[in-house]
Amino acid sequence: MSNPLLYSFRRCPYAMRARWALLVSGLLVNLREVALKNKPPELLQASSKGTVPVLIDIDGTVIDESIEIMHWALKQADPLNGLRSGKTTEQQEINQLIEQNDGPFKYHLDRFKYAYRFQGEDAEKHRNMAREILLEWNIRLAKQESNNCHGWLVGESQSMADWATWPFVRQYRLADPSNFDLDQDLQAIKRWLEAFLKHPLFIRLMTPTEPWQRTDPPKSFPVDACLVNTNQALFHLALIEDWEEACNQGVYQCSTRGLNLKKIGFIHLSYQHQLKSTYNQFYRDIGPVFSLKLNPEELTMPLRAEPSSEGELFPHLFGALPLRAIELVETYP
Ligand SMILES: N[C@@H](CCC(=O)N[C@@H](CS)C(=O)NCC(=O)O)C(=O)O
Repeated sequence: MSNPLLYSFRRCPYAMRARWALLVSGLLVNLREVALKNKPPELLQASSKGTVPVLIDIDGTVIDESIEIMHWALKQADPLNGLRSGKTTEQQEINQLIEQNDGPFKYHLDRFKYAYRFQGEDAEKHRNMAREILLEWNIRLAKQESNNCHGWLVGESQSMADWATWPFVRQYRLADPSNFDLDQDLQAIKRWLEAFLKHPLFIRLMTPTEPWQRTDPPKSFPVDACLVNTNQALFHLALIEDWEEACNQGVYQCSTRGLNLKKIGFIHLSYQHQLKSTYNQFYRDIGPVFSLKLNPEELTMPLRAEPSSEGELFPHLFGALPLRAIELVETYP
C-alpha cells in the first residue's frame, strides 16, 4: 500500500476532526467513504468497533480513535504547532477541553440533537446543559479576541483543542441554526465557528464522496491533491533579506512574499517550469530575488501537490525548509 488508508464518513464530527488534522499536517491518504448503515467487511475486519474514522498505516497499524489519528498526523508534521510541543500547561488545557467535548458536551448534544433516539429525555434541558459548556468556551475565546479577530480556545493561536471541538459545535448549531445564530451570549463562539466554516480548508474537508466500493480505483484525501513528483528538482523564490535572515538563523521559514510558515501552514514551492509565472505574479515589482534549488531527498517533512486558485498543482512543504536541502542559490531572474 503506497498511502495510509482512511475509512471516514463525511459528516461525522469525529471523522471531520481527523480529516482536518490530515489537511493541516500535509499528509495524503487513500479515502474510503463509509455508509454507516452498510459498513464494508474490510472496515470491520480492521476494527471490530465499527466506528469511523479508522486509519490503517502503511505498516498495517490500525488507529480507530479520532484523537489518536489527529496525534498520528500532527506528530509527523505540525506546522501550526497545534500540539503545543514544549508547552505543558497548554497541552493540559487542550486535553481537558477535548475531554469536556467528548464527554459531557457530546452527551448533551446527542440528547438535544437526536432527541427522537432518547425517549423520556428532556431535549431542552440537554440543549441548556450543552450551552452552559459553550458559554464557558465563549469566555475563553472572548478573552483572546483582539482587533476584531476571533480568539482560540488555548493560547494565542489555533491548537488541537479548536480542531477537535469545532465539528461538534457545528453540530450543536445545526440542531437549531436560527436559535444559535440569535444567541447574544455566544458571540465569540459564533465568530470562532464561522472562521472554520469559511476557512479555505472547509470545502476540501467536506468534498462530497460516494461510499467506497471494492471495485473503485483509489481515491485520495484531500481529493484535489496528489503526491509531489520528487524526481524533479523543486524551487522556492526567496527575498534577499529573508534568505540572509535564514542563513543567520539556520532555518528558512517564509512561505511566500511577506507571509511565513506559521501563518500559511506550508511553504510554497515551484517546479522549475513554474518559476517564471510565480516570479511574475508575486515578485516582479521588487526586482531580483533568489531562487533556491532544493534536493527533494533532503525534505523530510510532508510534501503535497495542491491546486492554486487557478487549479494548477504546486508543491507545498508542510514544515520549515532545512538549509541542507538547498543545493543552489541563484539570483532570479
Ligand atoms: N471515539 C470514537 C467515536 C467515533 C464514532 O462514534 N463515530 C460514529 C460516527 S459519527 C460511528 O462510527 N458510529 C457507528 C454507527 O453509527 O454505526 C472516535 O473518536 O473515533
